[in-house]
Amino acid sequence: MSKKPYYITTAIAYTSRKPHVGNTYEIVMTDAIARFKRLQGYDVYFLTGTDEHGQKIEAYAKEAGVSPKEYVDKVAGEIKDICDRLNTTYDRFIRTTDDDHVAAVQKIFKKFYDNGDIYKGSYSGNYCVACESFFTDSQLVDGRCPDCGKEVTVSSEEAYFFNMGKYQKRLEKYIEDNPDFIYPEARKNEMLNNFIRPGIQDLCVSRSSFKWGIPVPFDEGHVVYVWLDALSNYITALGYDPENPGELYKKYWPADLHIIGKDIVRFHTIYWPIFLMALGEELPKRVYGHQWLLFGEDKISKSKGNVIYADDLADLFGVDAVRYYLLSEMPFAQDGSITFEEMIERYNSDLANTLGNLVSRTAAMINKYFGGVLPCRDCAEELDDSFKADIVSSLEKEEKAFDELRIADAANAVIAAAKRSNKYIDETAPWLLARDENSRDRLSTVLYNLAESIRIIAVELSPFMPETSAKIFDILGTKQTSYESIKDFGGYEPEAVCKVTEPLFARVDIKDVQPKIDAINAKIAEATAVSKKALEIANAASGGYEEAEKIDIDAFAAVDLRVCEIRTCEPVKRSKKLLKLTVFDGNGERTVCSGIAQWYKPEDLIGRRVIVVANLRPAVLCGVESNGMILASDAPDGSAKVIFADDMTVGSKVR
Ligand code: ME8
Repeated sequence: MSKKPYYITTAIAYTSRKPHVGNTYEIVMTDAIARFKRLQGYDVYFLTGTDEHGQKIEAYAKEAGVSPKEYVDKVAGEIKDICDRLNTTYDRFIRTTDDDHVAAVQKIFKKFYDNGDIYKGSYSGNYCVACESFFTDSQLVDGRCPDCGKEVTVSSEEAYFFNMGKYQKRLEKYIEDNPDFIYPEARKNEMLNNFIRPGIQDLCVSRSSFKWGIPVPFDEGHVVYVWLDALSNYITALGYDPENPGELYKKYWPADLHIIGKDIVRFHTIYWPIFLMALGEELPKRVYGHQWLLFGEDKISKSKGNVIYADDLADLFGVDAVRYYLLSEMPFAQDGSITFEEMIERYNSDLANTLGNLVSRTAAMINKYFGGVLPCRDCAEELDDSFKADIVSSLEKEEKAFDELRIADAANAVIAAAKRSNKYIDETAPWLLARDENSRDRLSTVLYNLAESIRIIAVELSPFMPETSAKIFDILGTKQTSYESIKDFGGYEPEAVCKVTEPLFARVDIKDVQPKIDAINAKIAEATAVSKKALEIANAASGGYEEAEKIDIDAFAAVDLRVCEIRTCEPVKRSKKLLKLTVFDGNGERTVCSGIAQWYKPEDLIGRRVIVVANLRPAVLCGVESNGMILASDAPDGSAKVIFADDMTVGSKVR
């Protein structure tokens, strides 16, 4: 039977600069899904690549003193290197400067024009260079770009327009009839209510104010709008041509899944489907707008000086550990955060202690007690049943999580199976069985069950950590690595020879890696205008006190400061710095996270009154939603001192 096709894509990254770890997250996640689908037996086509045209890139190239093509060649090379370094298994890495893409986009544009979907007009409006988009006055936020917040310039140019309104009703109906199309559901409602139902304006689809783009085939001096160019990649990569779609296209289109960040859902669920309708082609089955990865609590951005690169992390922890961290740390419904500390903590707990230990202990016992080959596997006891059921059911959990694109849950289901296996070691105590010659069969069976659970875990793990998974198969000496082979317990070959192994993941001590982290931070600082060092020097020079920018009284009055009473307090599991507190603000209770765990114990705080910034936007810190901030001051020794307000009335406002 021929395999079912599955077509999956990432957004194509701008070649404006090397991608940070947030951009990389997307391709690693897509790779994990592609690998899982292949494991399940699908014929997967996985597309990624680079988005290389536009005014912004033309400007970067000019600044760098090279031609736009030289500029994008260099950055596209860096992006591809990161994809390769992270072991992603794309089938094509498309570049929008590829000849076949350029030719196909020109044909697509011509078809729109010939069919009357595109007309020529002139545009005058507010243009954001960074987003390469025009906005009407009412779309601006405080006079700035509604998407990126940058300044806009008023410009006017002759241009081609796409008649979007013509397809509005059809799009609305498609979205309503296909509840899976925009995922997760919250994004669907946002698109329908904020953008589609109020009316889709015609879209300007050509530019003449710069040159770096795909030329409009029938009008010299105009280049195709970057988003029309870029979105088309999903079909041009398959050899699409409006007259003759081609074999790959016929096989894989419509895409099963477009994976993109939440910031570009509008382009993929409004413009892209309308372009496809105009071409008379089917629409993608699902568009998943994922959350963002933050650095600590901040958005990763060059101007904030917190850009981390996946290859630097891979130098520090290894490729598989970075893949695992990115995939397991990112919650489905909120932005995820990355910090070196958390990464080390997760590495040590999940990879070194749970998984690595399980494999090395089991391999060591199989070798010590049986020379690597297990003679018996059927001396069962009752407690084996629940263990086997838990291990087998981890696959169902992983599969369900992948179906729902809850990738961190899928990763956690696998690590939970490893934890369960470690518990089975404690329950069965093989070292005690080894003392009794009459328990040889039982001992062999226990170790067989463990080896089999490790084999199942290694198959399940392969989409996340492909190299580790391959190493484990090698250690176990097994050839049973298929998806089918792990649906039931017992596929590990009785004749397999298990090897002794070094630990798969040596524990990391923050002290040992600190110099390397410092080197990465130094590199980051160097690449940014405001380095940490400069700030420290400035602080030292001003005696640690820098005069803050002046604000007027209204700005201060906008801050809702309240006296609250701390009712409960506990450490946040995944953080050394954070405490999770429940405070009573006079009306009700709320959860607040505070980075004071190094200096305060829960018992020092419960019952005390503090001042809380009560109208702060909620933020998720290490998986906990915080609704407010407790005021504290910096002490000379670098610690923080909470400002207590014990003799004040709970709920009263601080002015
Ligand atoms: O948007 N965390 O390219 P891009 C997670 N060229 N994902 C992030 C992220 C973060 N911190 N920052 C960005 C473009 N992304 C266009 C796409 S598709 C036809 C054209 C995601 O290089 C972002 O949401 O700015 C997008 O999906 C991808 O990285 C590439 O972003």
